[in-house]
Amino acid sequence: MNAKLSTSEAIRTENNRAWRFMLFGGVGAGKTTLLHALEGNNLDLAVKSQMIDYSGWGIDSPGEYSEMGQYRQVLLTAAFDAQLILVVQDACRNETVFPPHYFLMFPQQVLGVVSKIDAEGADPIRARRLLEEMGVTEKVFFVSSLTGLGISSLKEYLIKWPEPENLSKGVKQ
Ligand SMILES: Nc1nc2c(ncn2[C@@H]2O[C@H](COP(=O)(O)OP(=O)(O)O)[C@@H](O)[C@H]2O)c(=O)[nH]1
Ligand SMILES: [Mg+2]
Repeated sequence: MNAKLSTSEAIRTENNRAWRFMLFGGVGAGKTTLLHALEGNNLDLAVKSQMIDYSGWGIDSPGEYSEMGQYRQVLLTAAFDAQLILVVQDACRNETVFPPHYFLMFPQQVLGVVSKIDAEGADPIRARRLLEEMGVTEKVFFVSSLTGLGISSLKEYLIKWPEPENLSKGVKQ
């Protein structure tokens, strides 16, 4: 397993269940910047208490692994450690690095994140369509990690996860 942390070190929810999410996306999609934005936001006290060990919450995967077919197995192995998948699509790019329907094979809930919505040439609607083509059938968040736009609602969703209304697939706990 390509685990950065043992399960006991992973973030714990209010009901004390450890869980992590994993970021998928091509080189330069904005995955690492997004993680930093999620970590760096100002929070109210209730949120802060859950964010003490935030660094281990998201599994950040090198974009090269998503872009080179032979390395995707490594991602799949790492994904076993995650309960939630976030697929990051750059709003400025008119292509994806995953084949059609790719994310339908994951048993976990798969969310989409359209990144860089602040950037010149960003086309968030196109990016959402690309996510749908990749098999991201659930909620899509639109964010700019640089300006902070959309970050707090994604963060709030992650902090509250897994509430029953957020779950549409069976999730391994
Ligand atoms: N304009 C803009 N640029 C971004 C945003 N997020 C990331 N970037 C830039 O995109 C590039 C790649 O980001 P990075 O997080 O390293 O991508 P990763 O390879 O998916 O981890 C960097 O130059 C970032 O500064 C964003 O929200 N807006
Ligand atoms: Mg990165």
